[in-house]
Amino acid sequence: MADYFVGSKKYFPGIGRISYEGPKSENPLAFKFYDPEKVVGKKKMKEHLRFAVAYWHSFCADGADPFGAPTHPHPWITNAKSPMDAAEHKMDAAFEFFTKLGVEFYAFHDRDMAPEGASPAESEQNLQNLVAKAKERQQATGVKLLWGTANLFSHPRFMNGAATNPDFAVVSLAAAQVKAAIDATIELGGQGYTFWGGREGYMSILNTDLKKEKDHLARFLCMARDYARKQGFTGAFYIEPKPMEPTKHQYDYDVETVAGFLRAYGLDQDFRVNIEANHAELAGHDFVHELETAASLGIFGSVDANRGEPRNGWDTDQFPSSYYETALAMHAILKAGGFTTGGLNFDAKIRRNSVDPADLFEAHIGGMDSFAVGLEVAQRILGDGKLGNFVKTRYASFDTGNGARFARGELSLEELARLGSSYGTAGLTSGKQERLENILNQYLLGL
Ligand code: XUL
Ligand code: CO
Repeated sequence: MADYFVGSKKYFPGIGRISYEGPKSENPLAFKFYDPEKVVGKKKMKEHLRFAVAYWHSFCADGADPFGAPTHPHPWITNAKSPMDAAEHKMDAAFEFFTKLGVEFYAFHDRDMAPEGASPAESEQNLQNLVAKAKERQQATGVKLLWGTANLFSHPRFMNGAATNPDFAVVSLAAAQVKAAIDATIELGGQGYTFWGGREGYMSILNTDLKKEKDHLARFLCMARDYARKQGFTGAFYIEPKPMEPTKHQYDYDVETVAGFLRAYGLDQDFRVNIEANHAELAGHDFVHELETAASLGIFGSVDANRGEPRNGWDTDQFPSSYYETALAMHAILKAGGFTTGGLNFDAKIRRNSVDPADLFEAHIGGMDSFAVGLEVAQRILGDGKLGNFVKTRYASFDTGNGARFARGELSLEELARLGSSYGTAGLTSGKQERLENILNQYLLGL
């Protein structure tokens, strides 16, 4: 990766390139487990993990919360002469950060990169100006775009939804934004394009026509897909499930719901899911449940890597730090064949009281190390095959004979029932959950 002096100013003085120093290092600004060139299984760590930095949390979020004013006065914003000037300096900071950290990807919303203008045309022009600079910087550094997206939830015009808005005028304004964001993504060689329907849901069922809203959402997604394909986009489209927040109910509730929606509207060939750990938790699922569900339905795409606070009911977007969770996640991801267009995007923000510039680095370092550990554990699990073989054996009665005939759809219910009456007592076979949990703990310790 090329050096980071591609902007006009340095925003993280005193911090150099982050390198791997090994598990015993006491340097907070070094990787303990993420060794990008290390081969795990058949690929290098960096090829497995495909880390991305989220432009919105890392360079736009200012530490404000519903109860308090900003605590992160970003120098690229506070010292700027105008919103466009701030956007350019923000990009300097972003590319300095990407290259010092050594991540190969980033992800962005249109409005993270360029400010909204007075009209859709001016907004689009602002975005194009910044995209031209981002393109230069990508070329100079080798950093790539994992995915782009449009922010269809911050502006007041979207308070009643974007593609699901009851007012056609707003739907068309959302289209202007999505078209420009797709163009930007294509221009930057983005490998994916994401739809997170932040306000595609409802606050009250009393004022909502569910059928119309879902039909409109599907129509809008079809149009976006057709436009992008016509423009030559070959990447993946992702839907990012989330059950609620900011709406009371969001249509893209969880992976299973999204899969049903995609199939009902014939979108399942082009769309996959971008699974976020914290969103899984809000839907009442484990992160690994969502990953395994997506894999089982053939729609696994990408990951927004973060974690929630299990005792809070909202999207805290914390940096991942649990090896148990990253190990199970990487196990599911490797079983699904690993990432193709997707990657691990840190949709995570440092805490309100993490006010040192180094905190942003340490947060990402911790997240990257956590997934590197998870990858190694997952590789150990798959490598010796103990868990996989246990699961295979558990279902072995469907591999041959009448079990296989059942699985192929060759038995009627009468035949199945007749077979049942000949089995006598069956079913008292241990699931061995405790043993498997103990084995997983051994893998976690590298045993
Ligand atoms: C919000 C969220 C978004 C999407 C992109 O919860 O996860 O940042 O990832 O719009
Ligand atoms: Co997200």
